[in-house]
Amino acid sequence: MKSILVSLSLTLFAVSPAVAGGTHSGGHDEKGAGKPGDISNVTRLVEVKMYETDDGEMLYEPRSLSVKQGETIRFAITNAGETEHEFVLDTLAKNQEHKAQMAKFPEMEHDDPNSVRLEEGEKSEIIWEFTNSGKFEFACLIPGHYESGMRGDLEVSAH
Ligand SMILES: [Cu+2]
Repeated sequence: MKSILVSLSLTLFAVSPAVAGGTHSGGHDEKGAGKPGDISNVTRLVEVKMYETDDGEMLYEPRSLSVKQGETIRFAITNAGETEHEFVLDTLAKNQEHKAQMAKFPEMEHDDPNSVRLEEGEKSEIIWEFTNSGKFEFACLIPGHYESGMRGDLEVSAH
C-alpha cells in the first residue's frame, strides 16, 4: 500500500512541470522544436553532412528539411569539412540569440541535447522528437559560419 502511494505522488510530481509548461500566454509563438527523442521511436534517419566549398561557402547537405509533427528523427551528422562545425537545432529567434553570445565568447562550449559540435572528420547523432509544428532552423553558430551559408530551414507540418 505504501509503495502505491509513493508512486502516485511521484507521478503527480512528474506531471506538474509539463502542465505548467503547457500554460502559455501571449500571442507570440515561442514554442520550441521539440525534445530529445527515444531511439525506440525513431521514424526516420536523416544523414546530414557539414562541409566547406572551394569558394568559401560553408554548407549543410541537405540544405533544408521537412518534418511531420510527431516524427522522431535520428540525425546522423558528419563533419566532412576541414574545420570545426556545429549543428544547432532551434527556433530562429533562439539561434540568433545564441549566435550573438557566440560572437562575444567564441570558445563557448554548449552541451545541449539539440546541438553537436564536431571537429573535422567527426560524426555524431541527435535523436529528436518534433512535438510542435512551425518553422525552425539548423545552424552553425561558430562566428562567421552562419554568414557563409551554414543554416537551413526546418519546417514541421502539423499532423
Ligand atoms: Cu560551421
